Amino acid sequence: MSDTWRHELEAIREQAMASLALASDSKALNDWRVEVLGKKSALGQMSKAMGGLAPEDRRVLGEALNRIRQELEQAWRSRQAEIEAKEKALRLERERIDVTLPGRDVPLGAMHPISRVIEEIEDIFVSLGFSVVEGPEVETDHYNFELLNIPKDHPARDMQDTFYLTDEWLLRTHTSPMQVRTMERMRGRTPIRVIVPGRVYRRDEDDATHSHQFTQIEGLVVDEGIRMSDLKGTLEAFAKALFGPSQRVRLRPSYFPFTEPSCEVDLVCVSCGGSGCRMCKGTGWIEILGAGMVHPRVLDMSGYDSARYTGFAFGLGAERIAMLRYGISDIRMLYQNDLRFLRQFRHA
Ligand code: FA5
Repeated sequence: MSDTWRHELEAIREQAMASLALASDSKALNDWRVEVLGKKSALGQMSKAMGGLAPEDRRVLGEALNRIRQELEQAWRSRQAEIEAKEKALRLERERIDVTLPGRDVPLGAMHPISRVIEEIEDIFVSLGFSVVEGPEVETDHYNFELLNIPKDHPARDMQDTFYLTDEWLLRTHTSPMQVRTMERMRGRTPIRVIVPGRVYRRDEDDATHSHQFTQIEGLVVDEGIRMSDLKGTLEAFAKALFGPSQRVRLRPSYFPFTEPSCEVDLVCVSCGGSGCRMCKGTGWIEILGAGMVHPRVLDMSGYDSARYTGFAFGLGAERIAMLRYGISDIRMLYQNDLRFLRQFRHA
């Protein structure tokens, strides 16, 4: 083999080893491999040029080339192992987790007491065979009043002081318009058994027991042969499910233009158990809702022949129930979003 070849090979080897020592990551290592051992490398070119040599020279150069190639490959492998180990150590260090550190506090929200009460009441009525439906908060005078047997000049309008948006549009003052909307949607089919939770609005002065915006849950049952005793039995089952098996309800005569007869429904005072206290003003009873048998005129206006069908309806204030359930003395606490108040419901 000529000295020129020998020197050239030695120079290639030295340079390759020097640049290999400088390769410090996997990418540089790969680049080195292509550059030093690839087809277009100096070694590759020499292998190609070997074809033109005399057989003896070709053998000697071939052996020398192979040796160098093997030596460089070996060097590449050990460098690769070194770099891989270094990179792995770095990655492990970067991803190191100190399992002894205290966990980060994830602030937990709590379900609002009104939402809780709504869910609880929904569950009770669903178990009694009712479905839950919702309706619009912006209503028409027609549905909020007229189809509920409260014409424009009727004194009963004063019972619910109204936020009017225009002459015809208003913020619903109660969930009762959904009685009519539900019957219209059912188009004469029976049985109807729905409850309707939702926000309602009245121009009431805010005080400890009144809010200008509050939550009602309407109930409506329509079928053949529905009687007042069905209303009482349903409400009694509801009261027992919500406040315990010793609860009872009391019906007192009342007046709503859309029910006949109408009643107000009381529970045994949850604070004193009926003996009389400040909360029940010494009576032993607490009013929770208004109810009655659906007025025949409302049935007829909604497409249900009142000669054939009867029904009962009720409307309760969810805030009132939440206040009884959680011993809240002022309805405004339910709307002020004071975290000190709301946090108490985290584990309730
Ligand atoms: C009604 O709104 C009738 N629609 C209820 C009804 C439905 C009767 C179906 C018959 C058949 P009333 O105005 O009494 O009735 O309101 C019902 C409940 O809402 C009350 O018992 C009370 O718990 C609650 N409520 C009334 N006004 C307010 C207010 N300003 N703030 C908080 N809760 C209120």
